[in-house]
Amino acid sequence: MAAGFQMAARDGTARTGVISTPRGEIRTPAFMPVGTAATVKGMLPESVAATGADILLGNTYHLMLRPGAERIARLGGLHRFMNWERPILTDSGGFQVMSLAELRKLTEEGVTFRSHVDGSKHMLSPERSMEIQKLLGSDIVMAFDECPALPADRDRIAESMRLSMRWAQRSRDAFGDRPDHMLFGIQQGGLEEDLRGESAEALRAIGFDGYAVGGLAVGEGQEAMFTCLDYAPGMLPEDKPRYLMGVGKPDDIVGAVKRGIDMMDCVLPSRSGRTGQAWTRRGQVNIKNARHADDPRPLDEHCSCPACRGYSRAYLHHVFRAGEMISGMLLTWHNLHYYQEIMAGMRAAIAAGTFAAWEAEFHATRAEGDI
Ligand code: PRF
Ligand code: ZN
Repeated sequence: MAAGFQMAARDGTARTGVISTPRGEIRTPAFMPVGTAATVKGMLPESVAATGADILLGNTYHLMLRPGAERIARLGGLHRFMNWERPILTDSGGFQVMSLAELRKLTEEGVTFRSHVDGSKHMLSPERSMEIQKLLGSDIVMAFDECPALPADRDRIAESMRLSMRWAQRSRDAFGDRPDHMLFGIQQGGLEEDLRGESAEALRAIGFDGYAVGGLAVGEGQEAMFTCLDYAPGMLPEDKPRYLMGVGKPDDIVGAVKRGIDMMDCVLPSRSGRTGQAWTRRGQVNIKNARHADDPRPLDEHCSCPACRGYSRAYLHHVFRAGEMISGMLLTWHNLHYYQEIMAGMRAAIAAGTFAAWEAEFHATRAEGDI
């Protein structure tokens, strides 16, 4: 069976559908938990599946450095290695090199850098990134791109975007013909509408199985991001999945889906789980706060996750303060469960043609600041 996208319904610019792969279906809009180092930190894979996730994100950059892509391939691929047999999307590495690696040197060919783990020297190029993602066995492979930090001047953004488009062509050529796998191109162009258009045209001319909106959520703020999302997704092919990379908070996700985004990933639910932050329907809970110490209520009385069914805020406060491992486990589980509940709610609302009412309810239930 070849992999592909089937749209089921549209409500305004919001869409719902299914990406089919030989490893299973991905219901869209989809949120992908981040499993950078071949684990969603603090969660067993079956627990991640129980939250409702259909697909995880893995990282070329981290896995090539440790434990190494060739080693993972010898051990049967990333799915077998991490005991997650459902679909995996891998990011291509360029973005992580730019934020994490040391002594980076960028050329037309690619980028050389030193590992942030042990200082060893490495190279990534479109060809090597495609090779690594194939060794990992990734179901959805991302083209190799460069993402400039914002704010950046227009010339720098244009030059970087054009380099990413040449790399997109090289990624397509190196990926080859693999009908069971998908290759996504990545639109760049910062907050410049004409550059986003030029990037979309270049990607459409090459032809991909899906298209990502890259280069956002890099410090521009929600309002600027939404302004860009008012036009950027519409420049990409209607009949292919659209993936907004590295986003975001619950209200970012809802705003992105409203504007035509089908997939997202973010470390936020898992990372904030480990730092004592919970995201709930009614707003954020900082479990560190002393006012939870005697509170017998769950994080969210309407949530059916294990953290909310079995434990009080007082207990979650205690285990966080005591530095117990279960603290990060329970809060991460709750956060991932809540994110997946948002996605399921949006999918159902789009299918029913009631997205606007769902969105109004989403905002009306939430309070700013800690609850
Ligand atoms: N490109 C790639 N990965 C990414 C991004 C990008 O622009 C972003 C931007 N938010 C997150 N992850 N390849
Ligand atoms: Zn919960």
